[in-house]
Amino acid sequence: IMVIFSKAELDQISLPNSHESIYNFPAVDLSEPGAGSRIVKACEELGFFKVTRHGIPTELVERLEAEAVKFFGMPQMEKEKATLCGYGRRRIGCNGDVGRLEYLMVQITSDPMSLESFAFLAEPSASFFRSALEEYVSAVRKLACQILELMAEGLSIEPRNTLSKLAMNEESDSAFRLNHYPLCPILNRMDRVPIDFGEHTDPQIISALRSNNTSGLQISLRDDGSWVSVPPDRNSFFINVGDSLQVLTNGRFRSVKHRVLANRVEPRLSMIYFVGPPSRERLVPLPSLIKEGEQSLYREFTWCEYKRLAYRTRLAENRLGRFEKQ
Ligand code: GA4
Repeated sequence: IMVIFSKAELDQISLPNSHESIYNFPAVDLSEPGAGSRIVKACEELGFFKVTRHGIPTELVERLEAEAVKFFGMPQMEKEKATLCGYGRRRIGCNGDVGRLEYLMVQITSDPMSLESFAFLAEPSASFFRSALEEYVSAVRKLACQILELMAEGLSIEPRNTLSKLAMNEESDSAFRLNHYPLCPILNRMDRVPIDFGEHTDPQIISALRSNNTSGLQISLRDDGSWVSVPPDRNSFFINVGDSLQVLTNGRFRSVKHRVLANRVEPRLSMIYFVGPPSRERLVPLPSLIKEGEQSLYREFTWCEYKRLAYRTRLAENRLGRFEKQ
């Protein structure tokens, strides 16, 4: 293990023991009437919910999953070639955070051709991967928009596209990330439980996560901060409220703190689409969500400023705290 992680790093990425809690997670069937208010309720209570009957074909998801498995299964040298183009392992961000994972991260713009800039995806050998990625991303972006519209409906915000247009905007700064958490039999024999991805909130508006059937994701409950394990469900999507949506709703929705703990059975593979606002977008509460006499809880900032700040902070930091008034 020491070859892989130093002692200080090991302490940073493991817990003395784990507490498994069972929690009844809200699931929203998108095809049902009242989906909007169910989404709003879940965002207020947890900042997290599961989406069923989302309409994204299983075949599409499985095709991308198979390509991702193939990618992560390549020799390390081959993957490192893609490093400049979004492949990384163990390092999270640039301020010393580490995790027990490897990942591939792709910046998403509304132009599908932008994937060309990821050199390895432009190679003929990656054409299946690339087309699976393009189709998946465009489907999940639509899903995100549908969810944001239902949310606006549930919040009685007019026009209905107030939130979704941030995701559909040509300049939306969205990202897609594949996380692969390999099995590590040695770590699993220790009496400490490894943290694969440390606690954090997502800076964006919402994130849509799909994982294979391997557990690991935990979220922190809003009332007492306790951690609960999310049972995996490969047929559903999990939606996180991010910091930007917390600001847009003036704190009515709270971004959800989450983390990933080691699994001892199967490697975990997750695919996450992060819906980010356009770079120059000023993040301020939506006027209709501020009641008379109330004020914004946050100092004004742009997405670009927030993102820059994010990359200067440690993963677990309460970044939004820096913008809270008083
Ligand atoms: C958390 C959410 C997304 O995974 C991410 C992460 C990003 C990264 O891994 O590069 C960050 C992290 C995330 C927040 C704080 C900074 C930036 C690592 C880190 C320490 C892609 C994102 O947008 O913010």
